[in-house]
This record gives sequence, C-alpha cells and structure tokens, in this order.
Amino acid sequence: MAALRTLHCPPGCDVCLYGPMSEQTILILNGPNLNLLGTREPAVYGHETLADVEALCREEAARHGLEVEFLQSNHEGTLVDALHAARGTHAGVVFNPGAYTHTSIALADAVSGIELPVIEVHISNVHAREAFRHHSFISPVARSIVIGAGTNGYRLGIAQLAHLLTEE
Ligand code: DHK
Repeated sequence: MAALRTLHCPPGCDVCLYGPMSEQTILILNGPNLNLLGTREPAVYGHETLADVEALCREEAARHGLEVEFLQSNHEGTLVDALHAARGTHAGVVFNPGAYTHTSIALADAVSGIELPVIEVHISNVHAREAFRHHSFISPVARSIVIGAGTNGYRLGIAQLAHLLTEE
C-alpha cells in the first residue's frame, strides 16, 4: 500500500498515496541598482551579473524542488506590488531590497502584510560599510537574514526558505 506523504517527502516522489508532490514557487526579488551587478562597484558586489544570480537561484531552488520567479525593479511601488502578488501564489520570498532596505517603511509593511516567510539577503556586509547602511526597516519583519555572503547569500536564503517550508 502506498505511504501517506510526509512533510519530508522528496520532490517528485511517486510512491505516495497522493502521487508526486507539486512544485512550489518562490519569488526572488531584487531592488534598485541590482540590475547593474557585475559592473557596479565589483570590489563590493563582485563580478557576477544579475543573470548569473538568477541562474544560481534556479539551480539552488531546483535542488529543493522549488520553482523560481525572478524579478528586479528600481521602483519601490513595483517592489510593493510584486510582494502583494506573491501572496497566495508563492510559498515565500528571498528579498534583496537594495538601498530601500534602509529607507522603506512601505516595503516593511508589505513584507508584514503578505504573511509569507521572507528571507532578507544582502550581498555585501552592510555592517562593515557606511553607518546609514546599518539600519534595516526590513530586518524586524524578515523571517531570516543573510548578510555579507556575496551572491552565495541567495543560495543560503533559498536553502533556509526550503528548510522553513518543510517545517511548516
Ligand atoms: C545592495 C544595495 O544596493 C545597497 O544599497 C545596500 C545591498 C546593500 C547588498 O549588499 O546587496 O546597502
């Protein structure tokens, strides 16, 4: 007799009573100036482009059986809209809000409002940089935070989100 699915069933499992587990989609959301990755201050942000980051996110997500929607915008309202749209359709969000991290109550309210696990990611170690980068409006409402791990931070954020999704 087929087993009942558990929270720890691998993606694509075909022995469960309920058949293969459907893939969940996560949103990888990037804020202003991250479209310039690869050419923008490479000593701070590295040489990888946003397309490289998208590829590594898709690879990491696939390892966890997750689908990815990958977005970048330089506009605060567009980022708010993307967070709202994720509610009900996405399992969680890995979010690098760029400079809006340090200024945006609107994005913090959106993160609180959607009631999804949101992992805040920063490529650089913001605490080793200018004082204005030390405060984040997002951190108090983020589920987890990854800072200063370079673009590997996106991998860590996705892995953490996958971990949370198997627990919940
Ligand atoms: C990216 C930015 O664009 C900055 O404004 C933040 C963050 C840091 C990062 O490290 O990914 O201060």
